[in-house]
Amino acid sequence: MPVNAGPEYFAAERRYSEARTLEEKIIALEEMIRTAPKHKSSEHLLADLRKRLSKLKRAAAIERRKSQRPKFTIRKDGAAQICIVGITKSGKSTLLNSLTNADVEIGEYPYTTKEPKVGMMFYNDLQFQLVEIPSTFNRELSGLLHSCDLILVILDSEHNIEKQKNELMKNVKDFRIGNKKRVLVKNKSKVCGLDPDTVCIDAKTGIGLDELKEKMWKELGMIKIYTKSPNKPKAIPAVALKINSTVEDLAKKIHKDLAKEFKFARIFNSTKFSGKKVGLGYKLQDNDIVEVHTE
Ligand SMILES: Nc1nc2c(ncn2[C@@H]2O[C@H](COP(=O)(O)OP(=O)(O)OP(=O)(O)O)[C@@H](O)[C@H]2O)c(=O)[nH]1
Ligand SMILES: [Mg+2]
Repeated sequence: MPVNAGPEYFAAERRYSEARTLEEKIIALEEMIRTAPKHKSSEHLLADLRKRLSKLKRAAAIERRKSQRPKFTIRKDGAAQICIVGITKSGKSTLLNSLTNADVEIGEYPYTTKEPKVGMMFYNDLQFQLVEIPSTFNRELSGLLHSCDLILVILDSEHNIEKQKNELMKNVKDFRIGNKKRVLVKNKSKVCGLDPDTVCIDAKTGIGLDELKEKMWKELGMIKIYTKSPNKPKAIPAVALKINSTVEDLAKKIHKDLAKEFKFARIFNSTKFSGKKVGLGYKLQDNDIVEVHTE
């Protein structure tokens, strides 16, 4: 106990021992330092209090950084990660359930989906990861929105389309994802306008979903490559790569050491060069079947 400490010090000390959060502890400790007697015999005490304070401040800074970190990051899986955004009740969950293996709750009340929901869609011999983004558009979703390869913007035909577009574009700007590839989708569509950039669907009955999948794949701008082992059929799911990818890009995608152990590859396709030996630099074409040889 410090020599000649006044009642203010003891009150602060009590608040410190009763504090439940780091912030409360810091405030009480600062008060203890301020009210502690400042003479020779209390030097040790003051040094100890200051040490404790800087330790608490460091811990608080770490906690603050943790809480600011985007909470939702979903490990990418499949050929691409596709995020579904739209105003509440526009049919995002209904679409996710129709396109994928997900079984997400569909509500009669707004904001049913409170956390991102994931499903896998199989299309064109490839798997795609679809993620429903909750309509709350809270900051914790930022990391996830940034990692998406494509954004499906769902517009609800039962409400004013232009107003929704404006609202969603504001969110897109706020999250700085304006440069992302996106597909506009009009849901609950009985009649479809002539806008060639918008795909009309009815997620509930499945109308327009084949056209939507086709549009998504086209918009992603990738090529599909099959791999195979000698004397085996082509492997499914296939692999999706950027346009202009080479055999080396494919090898690296399959396994980090495959490009190093690579001897040659054989490409099978519908051209007269089918079955030919190629090297790592060969530029792959959509639907090529590739047999990698390491000896
Ligand atoms: N007629 C019709 N109704 C639909 C369609 N898609 C969704 N609905 C209905 O719209 C309501 C909301 O659907 P959800 O799929 O839950 O919408 P959401 O965008 O996920 O909504 P929140 O997660 O709450 O923001 C439900 O009553 C659905 O049955 C559609 O294509 N046609
Ligand atoms: Mg939902």
